[in-house]
Amino acid sequence: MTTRVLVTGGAGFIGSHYVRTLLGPAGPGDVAVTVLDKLTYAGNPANLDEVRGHPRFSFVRGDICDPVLVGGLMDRHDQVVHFAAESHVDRSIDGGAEFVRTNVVGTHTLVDTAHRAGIEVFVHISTDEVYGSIDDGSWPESHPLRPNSPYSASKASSDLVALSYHRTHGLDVRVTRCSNNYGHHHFPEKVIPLFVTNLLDGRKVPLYGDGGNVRDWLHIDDHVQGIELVRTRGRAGEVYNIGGGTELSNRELTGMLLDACGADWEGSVVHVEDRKGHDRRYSVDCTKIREELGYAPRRGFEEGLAETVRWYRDNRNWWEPLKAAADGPWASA
Ligand code: NAD
Ligand code: TDX
Repeated sequence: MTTRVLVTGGAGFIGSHYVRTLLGPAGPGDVAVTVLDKLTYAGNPANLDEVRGHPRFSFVRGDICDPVLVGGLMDRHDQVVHFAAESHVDRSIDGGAEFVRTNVVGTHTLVDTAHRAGIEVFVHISTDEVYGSIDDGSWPESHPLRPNSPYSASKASSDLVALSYHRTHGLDVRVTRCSNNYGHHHFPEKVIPLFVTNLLDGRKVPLYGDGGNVRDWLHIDDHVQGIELVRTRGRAGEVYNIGGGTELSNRELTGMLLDACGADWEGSVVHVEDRKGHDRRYSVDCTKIREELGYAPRRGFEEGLAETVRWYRDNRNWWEPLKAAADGPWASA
């Protein structure tokens, strides 16, 4: 029997890769997908070109905060995978209102209508940033939430709202908390696509603070693998961390990007003022998803990064219009 999956935010970076994978040759074959996406600055219809003509694909443009629209969609679906969010930390520092609206109110609208419609499984995609910064070691899922930016605070709030619908109403909510994703179709405001596209244009890259902040990099193929394990075999009311296993300081990452693009540090890196409240390091403990669901990242970082840089080199038609229409400080770096 075909499972009807509603994917919110499916025109964004990770959501679109999830949909392309689900409907691609390696997908499960027994799913029909509806993408619900508002098409904000981060949502791009071109990200779904590959699946547009697929017989088990449909697209609805709309807002996850709209209870009438969302309620109607819930009635026609069995499961939900919820990616839609405002996702950029720097934008949340400039103004948090849209983050609270989409990430908190939107998630509440989804779980509330999902519960009323009898949705079987609701996968809520969250982030390692909800735990806050950690100097040493790694967070297990039981670690208290100590988010520091308006973005991560709104994501932590959305996790709690979603999980409350499991405790209170018995909705089968499963939460994933992943580390920094990288790969193709990544909006060029985030560090890897921003730096790569600047370097490909012979421009400089803005490194925040001392460049010593550490992130764990997760290829989108591995993230999708983890989400599918949780959707198909995870347990109700549980949280699963998903990491990539490649921790790098921003300095180390920048060095690799310069090498990949044939640029040098002196000519290309500008040290700029640090991000306010900049979290020093994130690190998730992935024991639970590994032992319970058999998750292991498969993509090596060097090879994944080289492939990503190649994609940006070969797909200027995808990112040049996004940078030309840019409204953020990142655009003129
Ligand atoms: P993205 O910004 O690329 O895409 C977000 C998508 O959501 C866009 O298509 C946008 O149009 C849509 N959207 C925004 N507001 C909406 C609304 N009100 N109604 C309907 N659609 C709306 O984000 P991404 O990087 O693909 O992240 C997807 C999810 O994964 C987010 O929940 C994010 O918090 C989480 N996450 C991302 C990363 C990462 O490294 N990118 C890491 C951890 C967690
Ligand atoms: O121009 C830059 N210069 C710079 O040094 C930018 C944009 C970033 N940085 C630094 C800040 C961070 O330490 O690079 C690191 C990564 O920054 P981002 O790409 O903005 O990602 P981050 O803030 O770590 O958040 C990302 O991972 C977790 C996603 O954007 C979130 O949605 C996700 O939850």
